[in-house]
Amino acid sequence: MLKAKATATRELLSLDGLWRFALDGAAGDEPWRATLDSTLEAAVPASFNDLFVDPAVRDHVGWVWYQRSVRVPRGWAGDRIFVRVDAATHAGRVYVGDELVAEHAGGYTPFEADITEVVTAGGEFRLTIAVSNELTGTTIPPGSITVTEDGRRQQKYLHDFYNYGGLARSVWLYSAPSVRVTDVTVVTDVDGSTGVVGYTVATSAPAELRVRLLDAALAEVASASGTRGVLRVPDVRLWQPGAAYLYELIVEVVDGDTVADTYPVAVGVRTVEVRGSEFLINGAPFYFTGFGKHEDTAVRGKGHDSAYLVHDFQLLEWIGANSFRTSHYPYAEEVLEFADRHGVVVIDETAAVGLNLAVEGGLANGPKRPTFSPETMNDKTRNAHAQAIRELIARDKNHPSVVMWCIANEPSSHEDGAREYFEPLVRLTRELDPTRPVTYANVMLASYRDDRIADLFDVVCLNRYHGWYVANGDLVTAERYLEGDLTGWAGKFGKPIIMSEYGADTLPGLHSVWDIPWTEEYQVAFFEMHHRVFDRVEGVVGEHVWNFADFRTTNGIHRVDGNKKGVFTRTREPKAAAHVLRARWTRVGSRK
Ligand code: GCB
Repeated sequence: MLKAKATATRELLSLDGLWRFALDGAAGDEPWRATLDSTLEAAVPASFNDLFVDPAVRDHVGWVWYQRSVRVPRGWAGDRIFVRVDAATHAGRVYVGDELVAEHAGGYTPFEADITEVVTAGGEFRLTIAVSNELTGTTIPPGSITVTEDGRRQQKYLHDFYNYGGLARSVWLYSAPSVRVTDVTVVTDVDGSTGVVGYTVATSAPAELRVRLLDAALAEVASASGTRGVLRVPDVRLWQPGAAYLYELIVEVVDGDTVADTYPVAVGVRTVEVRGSEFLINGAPFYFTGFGKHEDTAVRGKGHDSAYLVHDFQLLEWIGANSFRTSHYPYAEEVLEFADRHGVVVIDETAAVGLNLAVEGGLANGPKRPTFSPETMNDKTRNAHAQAIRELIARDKNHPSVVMWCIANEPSSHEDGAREYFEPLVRLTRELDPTRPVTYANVMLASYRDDRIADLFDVVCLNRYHGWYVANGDLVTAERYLEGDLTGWAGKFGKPIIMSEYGADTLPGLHSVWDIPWTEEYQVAFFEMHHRVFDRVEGVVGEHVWNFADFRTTNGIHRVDGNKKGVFTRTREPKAAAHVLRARWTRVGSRK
């Protein structure tokens, strides 16, 4: 799905700002049919939960209503007019005036509606967006709703981050010609010093197409016509980790001498390959340093924020991180575009977190019921999961920064039914994108001895907590466990291994000369122990610390104002461990 962009043939209007806001039930039946009867106003983009000082809003489970009036620019007569919602977490319905124009399930991928027939250029209309934060057995991520004895609905979920809801990303109104580009797929390769850029274009109606590839100085380096083809770029400048270079593919619908539609796609020429136990970018072994992150800040919740975007990438650079994982959902498209421009490598993850009934909010609670069964994660869950994979790849397939798809976090991959559940999903991912490796983040409970799905994937990603959930406070034992664990995986599969999570909760300001969990010294010693082991085990190709920054979770006795495994606080101050990581990751030649 193409991002909404302003071009010579398309116009774009941001609908961000303040919207009227109401909880379902507080605004009467069918609230889209009139001005919302509420004095609340909500910021877009932002999760709604922390905006108001009202537990009824924060803890609301169900639909909420956003509304504003919109004037269609009068110059848009004759064009198609669309409303595009970058994210409605976890389901959205869009109404123009009295009419339902779009519905979507899945909280982290965009959707849009062609509203040309129900609006007029120059006219004003009432735009209402309903958003539901409900998670069920058939949503991705899954969850359930319980009702307390006094009748309050509560959302339960297995994942370890707060269930923020709302319009956390931008909403747009845009115009485009009726005969227009509707999709572009770019696949790059390298042939000696020549870059090879394959392209495929879809249009809303049969049309004549022209493509031109411009370099960063806007000089044309190749061109072609037709809906698919291959462009060759002599003396290509590659997109490299830490040294991004972007070309621009201008895709044009032409009608004689006129350009009827034009749409640009940033192109980074690079290759990705898994060979033996190596992960290669542009043919050279790549060692991942960085983090699992979250979209999470105070007040905004999961709301996209350009200031935090810039600052987080600054901190990544400062600390020497070359990569991150979009744990545990697709991030805003602006994040990936930024990574494209700044040469940061991304492992792009679906929102399939919590497919594991034995883990709740980061704690193992022992298997109560089978995870994969007709009553629990079933065919409907898998259908929703397949749709999440389709939408992720459709949205992100052209980003050079994205080098691998991660289709699930910590599924119960050692249980009966795991293989049957995952095999078709891995096949689907490879059909949709044969060019990128595929992985999942393995949970500690599914060891190399009893995991049933690792052979289906290209890279072994391990989330491990030796020294935290296991051997807490005993780093000597933890070191032995960790080494046995890693050598076991390396020996059995011979695939590249990325430590996709390792971390220790740490309260800044808490100190000790002993190995005391929660102190800054313990987090430092914990990382140093891990790094000694990584450097000893052949086949480890990356280390992603859990987590970049402290983040909000649901309440729990093991969570002190949220998850504190951040190397930075929630407001991005470094803990002592940040300096240790920086020393390792910025040391010349430190990467194995
Ligand atoms: C995990 C999860 C992550 C949690 C983390 C923790 O394994 O993947 O979402 O936040 O552990 O801190 O418990």
